[in-house]
Amino acid sequence: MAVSLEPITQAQIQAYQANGIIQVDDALTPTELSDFRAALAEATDQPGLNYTYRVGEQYTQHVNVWTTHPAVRRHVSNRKLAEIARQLSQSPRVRLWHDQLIVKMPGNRPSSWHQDLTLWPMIESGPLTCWIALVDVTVEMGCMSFIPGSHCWGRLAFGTLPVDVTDTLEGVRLLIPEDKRDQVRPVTFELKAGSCTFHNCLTLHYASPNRTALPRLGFIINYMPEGITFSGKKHVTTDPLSLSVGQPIAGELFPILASADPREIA
Ligand SMILES: O=C(O)CCC(=O)C(=O)O
Repeated sequence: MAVSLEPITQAQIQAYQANGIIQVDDALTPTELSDFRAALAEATDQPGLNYTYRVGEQYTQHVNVWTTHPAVRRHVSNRKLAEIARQLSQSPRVRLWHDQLIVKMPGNRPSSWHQDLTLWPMIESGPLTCWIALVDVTVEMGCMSFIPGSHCWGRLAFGTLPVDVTDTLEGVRLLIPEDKRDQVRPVTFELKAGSCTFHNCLTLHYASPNRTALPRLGFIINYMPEGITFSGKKHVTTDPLSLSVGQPIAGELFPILASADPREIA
């Protein structure tokens, strides 16, 4: 597939660096979107395949669906999205960290405020997340909100508070350094199906509860720039791998999806 060498503008890269979040409209064509949705429905309709399935009160996750279905793999390897991730992270190459089909069912509670990196087994910061709307996602359905600039506040002490405290902005404010608390101005991103956001692994984010009768379908591609190493923290993706602390997170389960040298792309 031919990929534009400039899938995003310098202004978008600068906005990402300043805010830790950008929105990319119409990232998928209508054909890509319907093909991707059909592939995901097929992949998740076959119990026993090699992805991890977790039902929660915030959402249900299907993790690493790409490993089970060739068409899902093709969409997760989307060259344009991976090249955007590479340019945003200013890295010679990006690898897949993992994917997640993320379904917020009617009645599911908020996805509590957090920074992705505090959940991940990584020593360095730099990974980033592409959150793709597979349906039109509104506030009522549980769209995402982000706190611009929060990626510059370092790793906050998630884990020291009960998770339901961080369901609210007042709760997460307790974790934010005092001199930053007047900068807490969340921005909410309603997305049309096929549009997406990219956020830095330290950007604080949240999703509202699903108050509609329809499942909110989103798909996450998590990318890693060059040089990310294992911290030893437990994580569903790395637990089976027996990695040593300090070892690069690389190899077959983490294919290169974009590179300044196209010969490296899996
Ligand atoms: O989709 C959601 O509701 C939250 C997803 C999220 O924040 C995450 O996986 O980091």
